[in-house]
Amino acid sequence: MVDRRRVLKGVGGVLALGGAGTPLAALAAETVTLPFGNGDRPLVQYPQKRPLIRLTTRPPQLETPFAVFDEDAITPNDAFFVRYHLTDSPPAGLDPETYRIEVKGQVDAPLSLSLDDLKTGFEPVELVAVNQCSGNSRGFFEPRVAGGQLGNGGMGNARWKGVPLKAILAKAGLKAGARQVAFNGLDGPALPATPDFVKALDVDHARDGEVMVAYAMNGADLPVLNGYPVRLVVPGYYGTYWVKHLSEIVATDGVFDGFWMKTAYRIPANACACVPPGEKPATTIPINRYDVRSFITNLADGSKVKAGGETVVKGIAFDGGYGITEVVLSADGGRTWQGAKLGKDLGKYSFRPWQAAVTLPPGGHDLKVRAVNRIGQSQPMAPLWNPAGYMRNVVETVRVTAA
Ligand SMILES: Nc1nc2c(c(=O)[nH]1)N[C@H]1C(S)=C(S)[C@@H](COP(=O)(O)O)O[C@H]1N2
Ligand SMILES: [Mo]
Repeated sequence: MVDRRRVLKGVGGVLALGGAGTPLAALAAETVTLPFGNGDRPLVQYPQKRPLIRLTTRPPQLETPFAVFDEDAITPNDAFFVRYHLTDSPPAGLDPETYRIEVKGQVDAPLSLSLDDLKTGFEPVELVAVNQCSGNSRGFFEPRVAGGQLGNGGMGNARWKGVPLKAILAKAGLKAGARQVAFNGLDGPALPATPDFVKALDVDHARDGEVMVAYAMNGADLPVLNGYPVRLVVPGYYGTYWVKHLSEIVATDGVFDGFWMKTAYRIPANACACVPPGEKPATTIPINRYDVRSFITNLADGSKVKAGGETVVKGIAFDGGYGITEVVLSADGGRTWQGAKLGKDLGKYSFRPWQAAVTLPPGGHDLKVRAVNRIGQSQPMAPLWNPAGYMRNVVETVRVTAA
């Protein structure tokens, strides 16, 4: 009882702050400069969050300061990035007592599930998985592309707890003709001309046992800005599918053709998901699995290190769920490579920490990191390009000076 009151009070406070016309966040205390043109951003503290890098105010879009990824392989809830599309976000109506998820469409028995139903009527599962925005690192695209100019902080890794979507669909009974499952959240467009944010997965994906309706994140309620009280978790797939404030699950008898599937969040229909800079792809498909990425987290670009002594280099790597099997580091701009030691394995959808040691002579050095997954995928030395600025993956470089 005490717990519940505290939760309600907390959520009520957040919602009150989010009401129309009231400032959701405290004033910016500091600014940061991301390393590309027009990269100045305020650091702003929102409810349940530490100061984060603000990209937009309405809706709130916040990116995680990169140093956070050096603290732990799990991204704390208060540091987790925030992405929304519709102006009036986060939405109202997040009362845990009255919250319902409707399961309908091509099902035998439509359901209306309360939070309590979710927590007590199903066997819970847990999984560590990265949530990464399709446009993470878009600001680094050359030539520049339109869209949120994110640095590398549009991603996070958390331990999610909830109910396998498969169990919910089984309870409702998918009809034989069901082809896709569409997901809607409580956030709706402010203007009728704006398409509602709805995403869809093929039925076989939806009932793979891993796609989850999650009500907890790193052992706590989801922060409001990350989808309280319930969000979809689609391990290995770009964050666009991870619908927040999930309120409707609709089985469709055809391919769902809403704006955010049919028109937006599409990538060139080729193996590299790329086109020559400036060109348009002839055909596109919905964005899907993450490509391979790896980052150095303990040394920022431009750092000074000790010449002649041992420099420890640490970082993270991840992919779309095959699992990272190898990370290599170069201290000479990519001419020679050495193996890094992989850290704790939190599962194939998680950040995988890695560490290596190098001894650097005096002068400037380009440190480069590359990861390989279980099916041999890696990053190119030079970035690929696509018009939406999605799926950035490249061998990342950090320049250091040893003295
Ligand atoms: N309801 C709702 N869910 C949503 C979105 C949205 O605009 N509305 N944006 C999606 C996108 S594009 C991303 S990248 C992730 C971001 O998750 P986060 O805000 O918890 O970091 O949420 C997804 N889920
Ligand atoms: Mo996204």
